[in-house]
Formats: sequence, C-alpha cells, structure tokens
Amino acid sequence: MNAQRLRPMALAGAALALATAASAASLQVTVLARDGQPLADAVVSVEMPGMALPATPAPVTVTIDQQAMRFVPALTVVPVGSRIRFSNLDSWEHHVRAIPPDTGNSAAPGEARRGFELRLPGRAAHQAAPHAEGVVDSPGPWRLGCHLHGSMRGHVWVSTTPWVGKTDRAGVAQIPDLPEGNAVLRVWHPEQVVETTPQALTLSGSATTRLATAIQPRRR
Ligand SMILES: [Cu+2]
Repeated sequence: MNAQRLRPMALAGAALALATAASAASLQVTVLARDGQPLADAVVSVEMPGMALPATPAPVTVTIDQQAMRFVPALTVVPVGSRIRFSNLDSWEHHVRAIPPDTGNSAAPGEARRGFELRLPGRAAHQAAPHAEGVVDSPGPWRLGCHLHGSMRGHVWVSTTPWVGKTDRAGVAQIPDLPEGNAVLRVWHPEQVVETTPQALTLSGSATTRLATAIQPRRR
C-alpha cells in the first residue's frame, strides 16, 4: 500500500460525500387554509436542528410594482440586505413606507424611524414608470404601506437562509438543496392571527408534505 498515493483520493472521496450530504433532499410543501383550500402567499421556512446553518444568500435586487392601487406582488421573499426597486405604473402619485419587523406603528417623537420611505410621482403617458429603491436590512416580515392610499398593503419576507419558499396559487412551495435529516417547518402568512404550530419531519430525497393551518385569508 502506498499511503502517499492514496491520500488525495481519500480526500476527494470525503469532499464528494460532504457535497452529497449538503444537498441531498428537496421539499415540496402544500399549505392549506382553515377551510382546506390552498393557501397562497405563505412563507415556508425550514430549520434543521443540530445542523450547521447554511450560508446567507447574496442580496438581490427585485422590483415591486405599484399598479391599480396594489403592491404587485403582494408578497416578496428576498435574502437580507436585498434592494427593493419600487416602480409606479399608475398615473397618480404613490408613497412607500417600508416598516421592519418588531416596529410599532407609533414612534416616540424625535425617535429615528426605522425602515425607509419613498415617494413616487405618477407615470406620465408614454413615459417610463418612475422608480425608487430601498434596502431591507433586517430579517423577518416587513410591512409595506402607502400614506396616500390606506388600502395599499404589501409584505417583504427577509431571510437569512436559502431554506425558504413562498406558496403559489396552488398553495405549493418548493425548497431545493436541503440536507437530509430532521427538519422543522415554519409557516408565516400576512393575515395570520396566531403563529402556526411548527411541523417536524425527516427530510430524505424528494420529500412532500401537507401543512394545515388556521389561517383564513379574506377574499380579495
Ligand atoms: Cu398609493
């Protein structure tokens, strides 16, 4: 046996095994509302107790439109530190107040307000949509509002891990590149009244699960 010649191969084998363990599972979650119907725009995040935390994904730049008195999409999921570009497609003026998690509605006089505020003029005919940007620098659910139109509501879910997904119209979130092992799923929804009980499951290969909640979104 020649240990000198075997060592590089053994190292390569170990590295391959680590890479495989780091992304051996994927998860498809179907989230249900209280009435059993699919729950869209829910955030599903995965925690792996006892597992090393994954690297925080690089920040991205995403666009949220202000269109027909709505934030579109109503819910956006991004890594922490990402830049949000607001674009006003309406012909009238809009405003953006982006409020980080754990911020009350009433700041004490003189207290610096966290988050950011923007003002966007209406879009002129045949002109590009006016836009303005802000950075979401703390994790969790941010609230979006417009001081000019109290009915305008939106959310940005800011994540420190890549193990997160948003449900589509069918209530389905896909989360790829997970390690195998014991996982805990958490669900958050803009209209939740109480926190949904986390669901434990064991991830292996292409896992699928259903998660029933007590969340009942109002009709839009
Ligand atoms: Cu507005």
